[in-house]
Amino acid sequence: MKFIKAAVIATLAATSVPALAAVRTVTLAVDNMTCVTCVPMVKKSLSQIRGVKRVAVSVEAKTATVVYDDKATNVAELVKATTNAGYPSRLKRSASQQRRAR
Ligand SMILES: [Cu+2]
Repeated sequence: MKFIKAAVIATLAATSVPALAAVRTVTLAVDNMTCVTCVPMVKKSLSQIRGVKRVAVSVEAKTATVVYDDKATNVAELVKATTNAGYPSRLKRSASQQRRAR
């Protein structure tokens, strides 16, 4: 477990290094999305982040699914972007990071 933690810290520390990018897909639960007009607002806030490759927003599910390069950005940046746009969010699901059963 200690090793995994160190690896995560090392990954975060290397955000400015553009080598061997790992593409991740995460789903954020997004607050304040009440109508279809909110979709482009949320989408734009996420698309502007360096390293974000694809954004899919669902007003029905109140989620934003984001494909990003984890060498360029991270979940905290994604959350900050939607929050600054007026749509607070949090990590709902991380598709590419799988947890092992104990
Ligand atoms: Cu709206």
